Amino acid sequence: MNTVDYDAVVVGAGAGGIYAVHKLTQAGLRVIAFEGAPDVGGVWYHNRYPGARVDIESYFYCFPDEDLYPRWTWKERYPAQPEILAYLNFAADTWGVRPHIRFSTWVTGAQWESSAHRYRVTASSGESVTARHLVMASGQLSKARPPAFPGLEDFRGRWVQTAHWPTDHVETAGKRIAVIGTGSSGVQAVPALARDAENVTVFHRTANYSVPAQNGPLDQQKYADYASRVSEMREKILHHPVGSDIPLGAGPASSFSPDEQQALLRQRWARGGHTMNAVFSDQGTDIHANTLVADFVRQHVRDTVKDPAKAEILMPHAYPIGTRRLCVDTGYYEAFNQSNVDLIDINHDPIERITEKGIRTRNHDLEFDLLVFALGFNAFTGALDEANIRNELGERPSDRWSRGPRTLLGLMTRGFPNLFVLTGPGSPSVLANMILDNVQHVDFVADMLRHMGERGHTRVEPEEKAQDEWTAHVAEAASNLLRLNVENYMVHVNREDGTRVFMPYVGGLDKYVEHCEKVVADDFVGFSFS
Ligand code: N01
Repeated sequence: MNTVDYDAVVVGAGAGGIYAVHKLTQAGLRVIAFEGAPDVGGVWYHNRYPGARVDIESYFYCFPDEDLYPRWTWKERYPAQPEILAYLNFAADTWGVRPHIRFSTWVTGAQWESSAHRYRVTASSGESVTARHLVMASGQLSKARPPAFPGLEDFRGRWVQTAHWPTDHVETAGKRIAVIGTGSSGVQAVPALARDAENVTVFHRTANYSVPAQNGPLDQQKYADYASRVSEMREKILHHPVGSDIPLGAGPASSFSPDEQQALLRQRWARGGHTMNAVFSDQGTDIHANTLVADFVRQHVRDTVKDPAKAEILMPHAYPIGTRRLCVDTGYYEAFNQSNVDLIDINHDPIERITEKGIRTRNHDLEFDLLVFALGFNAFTGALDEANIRNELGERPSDRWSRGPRTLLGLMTRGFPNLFVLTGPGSPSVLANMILDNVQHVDFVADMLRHMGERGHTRVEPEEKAQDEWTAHVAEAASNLLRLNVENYMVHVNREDGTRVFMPYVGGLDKYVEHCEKVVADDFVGFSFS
């Protein structure tokens, strides 16, 4: 059988993959995409757990596209997973990308063939194709950490992961449910599950800061206004640090009187969500400014959770606020006032094993019908490793990143020609609006491929000096942050010497976009072509 040759293979059909197929086919390229799920959506296909919703306002968590934007509207400021999945299906259908996507097909290998300047890509279907370029739209938070508790195989009930929630019906009504993990996923799932479960028991390790989304109906007038000037809106959010319109820190905390500080905190709280990350301009670097915000959230926990023992467990004090991703919830702390919601602090009462009927901790033997694991992800490298991308030396990108990712613009890494990692480490990535991040990266890639086509180039990779400079710039931008010293999935720790690398670029999407614009204007300076 002849191997079919493409200009580009796209891996993944979430927001990034859908847009990449659209943009590259529009540019006249021959494109094939592989998607492991049976349909489009990416993380929004898989994360269908009760309570799953976005934490970026929906005016901006969509494609800023002249054709698409006015033809859609959202119901809520922070839509739930079904509405987002419906939107991504709408985008895929409107753009007609489905015929280019092989569904239920995982990429099992991608080998760079240096003599041909092509990748040979193999898939779980047995199919093998070649392509000039490999575009990884496989997400940074898509490979969930599997549960590794002893005895799980003995459990006679059902167990699920939030990040791979089954598509068949998972009965939760009237069930005894255990939730393990209280990051963004667990925090969203608990109140939703508690609505109709007989009982929800939350196994709790580190108290995270969670702030209310203050969700509500979308302001249709505001959406219509943006719909009438999509390009302008697009430019505005591309030149905003996180790709939305949330207000920036009002100024250093010390420039306000105590009354003014409290007024600002109340104002941001009323707006909701990630606005609490930017009350004061120095809360990410100054512990005193940070503590003002953290104390405000802690007071909310105290005021909300009626049982003081539960409130104490839920009280976030292990790290400064915002140094791990802030959780955004709808009724999380309130749920612990329900008589059907229990809390176990596994620091004092650790899980010993899963049993046939439930979970045994040091002090309890509990029975459950359903175990829900919300344990987080193998962030940044999980999906890349799974695709088994190899350069001519047989290395994977993560082999070259053993002391932290080294990239140019978070998009390409030296030694891996023609490989583009959308929203990769070294770009704003998970710190900004991920749909916009993807759009910006795909547009950049499309510009670069056009540039190469016009000049007859077939190979591109970062120059060593440019990659070193960008990697140093990414590190420098994070060097005075409180969050660099906190354990979380955004920090790579070199165990041998304790040095740390903050993986996403914290300089802001606005600064990043400006930098990319200069690179494009300067004929892709820093990249070497042949
Ligand atoms: O994962 P996490 P997540 N025993 O890594 C616990 C995005 N997202 O899926 O903190 C017991 O934050 C772990 O405990 P600890 C968003 O970017 C967005 O919730 O390590 N517990 C922690 O509580 C987010 O940041 C939305 O002590 C164990 C939890 O599991 C990112 O995805 C919604 C354990 C993992 O928390 C990840 O969020 C959902 C063990 N062995 C996700 N291992 C939106 O709102 C881990 N834990 C858009």
